[in-house]
Amino acid sequence: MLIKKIQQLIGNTPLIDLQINIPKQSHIYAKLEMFNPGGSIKDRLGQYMIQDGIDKGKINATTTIIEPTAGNTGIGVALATQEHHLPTILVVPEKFSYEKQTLMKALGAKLINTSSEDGIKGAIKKAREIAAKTPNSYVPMQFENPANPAAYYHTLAPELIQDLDQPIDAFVAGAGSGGTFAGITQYLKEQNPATQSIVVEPEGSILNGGPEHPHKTEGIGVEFIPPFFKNVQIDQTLTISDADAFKYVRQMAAQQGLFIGSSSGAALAASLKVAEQLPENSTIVTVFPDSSERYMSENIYQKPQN
Ligand code: MET
Repeated sequence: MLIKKIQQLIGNTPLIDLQINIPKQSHIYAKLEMFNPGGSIKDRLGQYMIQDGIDKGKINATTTIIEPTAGNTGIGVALATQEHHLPTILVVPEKFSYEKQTLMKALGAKLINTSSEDGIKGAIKKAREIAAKTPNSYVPMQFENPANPAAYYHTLAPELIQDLDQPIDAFVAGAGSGGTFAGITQYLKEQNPATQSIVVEPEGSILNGGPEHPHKTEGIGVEFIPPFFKNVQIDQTLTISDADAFKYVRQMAAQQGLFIGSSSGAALAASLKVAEQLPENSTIVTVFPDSSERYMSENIYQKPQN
């Protein structure tokens, strides 16, 4: 495949029909989003939000782009802004992985860290403060920009329909900003109103009522209800422990040769629970947002001691 720039490879990722033991002989199909060039599902978002800002006249040739992120959205934004030669400032709580922070800087973005205790809310606040002081700046703001769900509604969701011959009984996905879940759910329910939508969060996130506490599963989990959830029907919210998420991270590498991050592990744990609930032979679709390789510094494959 001959290409001229790496950004051409964003999207059109493979969908794997997982050959694992699934309850009731159902099938779990997982979208392998680590195959995007920046290594995660958020390449789609970075590209879409920056193009949207340009199309709407909010970004010109010298606009500084500022975005709060757990890292993957920042990598996606930096890939897009590099293409358009736009100065970029990414605001990241310290706790997020060394690899993701290093990659954002390698792409040319300036990184500002906020404290881990202040969570993503702290990074959002800081990004707004920096923007207020920076002339000709633009904050795409993944947490409320309608271009976020739209990115997935227009790209990933149609790819799923194209790749599968049979109807989708359930769609299972984690939520951080909530854009992936909301955009894909909206598209799939328009195609087939019988498709159930199940959102996944780690223990410590507040969708199922909390309590709020730190968790090791990275890139998903919310500190406030995503505004995008107002417009979509959520059939079920599943809360997955770090222990379960990381168990499947290890299992996928050991048995399937698949390097998945912890949010993918949580998505798989939830998909297996959904398989138990649904009738025989159901089709369940989920999303694996990124790879374990960006969490080596966090010893992602280390088994808990107790
Ligand atoms: N996964 C998104 C990001 O990388 C949102 C994270 S919110 C915990 O920025």
